[in-house]
Amino acid sequence: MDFYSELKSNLYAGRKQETVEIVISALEKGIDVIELYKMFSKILNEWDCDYEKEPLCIWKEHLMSSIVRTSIECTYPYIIKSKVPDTGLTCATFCPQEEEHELGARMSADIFTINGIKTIFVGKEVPFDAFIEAVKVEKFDMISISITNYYNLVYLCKFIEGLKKYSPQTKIIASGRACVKNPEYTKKCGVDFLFTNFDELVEFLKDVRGSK
Ligand code: B12
Repeated sequence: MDFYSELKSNLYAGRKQETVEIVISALEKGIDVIELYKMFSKILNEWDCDYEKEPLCIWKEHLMSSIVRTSIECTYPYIIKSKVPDTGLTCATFCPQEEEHELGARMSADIFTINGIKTIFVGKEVPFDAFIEAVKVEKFDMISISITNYYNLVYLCKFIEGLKKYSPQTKIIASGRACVKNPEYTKKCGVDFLFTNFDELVEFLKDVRGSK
């Protein structure tokens, strides 16, 4: 079985130890972390959960995504090893309040780090007021917002409006399936860069580094 199929079958079966073992072994053999993250994304997005037919599937979805999360955390030593020199730029990545789907934001945080951006991953469900307090004191060069559920898109405009008041120079990156499927709306909210996948972020960061 190839690595992708093995990874997918272990994740879908909820086998944590086996998943972590093959991930660590692939990292030791030199797999590119971003390629690994693309595989996680594909496997997650291929998950098909019909809870009416299979009442256990939401339970399994939580289990699978928690194993992905553990596997992502295992890459950190390799992130540090492969990262390029610091650019001096900073970025905060997060999901706004109500948004629980944070794995895209979590993986993208490592891509920023590999590319020499000092990145903090703030995580899921960040409350608006907490965000405002942070941007009042920390003038990030960039923020990266990931939104998966379309009914959370309303927070995109709200967060950007708040950000503009206290840190108008901060560049805004957006992604996640809700943003990707609604590009006009994201533009209207004031997003500077909308990325549909990790490769687009890598290209963008290459340009950012080139201009430093
Ligand atoms: C994993 C998962 C969960 C996990 C999330 C775990 C976690 N810690 O993140 C858990 C179990 C918690 C969960 C919960 C829910 N989920 Co859910 N979940 C999924 C699942 C299986 C995969 C989503 C995922 O992580 N994909 C991997 C990421 C990386 O992919 P992505 O977000 O598309 O990102 C890509 C790009 O957008 C981009 N990207 C994303 N962020 C960023 C950031 C940057 C900077 C860049 C450059 C790129 C980038 O790159 C990625 C790769 O190309 C999908 C099913 C599916 N088939 O899609 C449903 C899905 C997203 N969930 C759904 C729903 C409805 C829910 C729930 C409401 C109900 C439920 N199923 O329990 C809850 C509550 C969510 C809430 N309040 O926010 C729906 C959403 C429908 C909608 N309204 O839009 C989906 C589509 C399932 C479905 N078919 O109905 N879920």
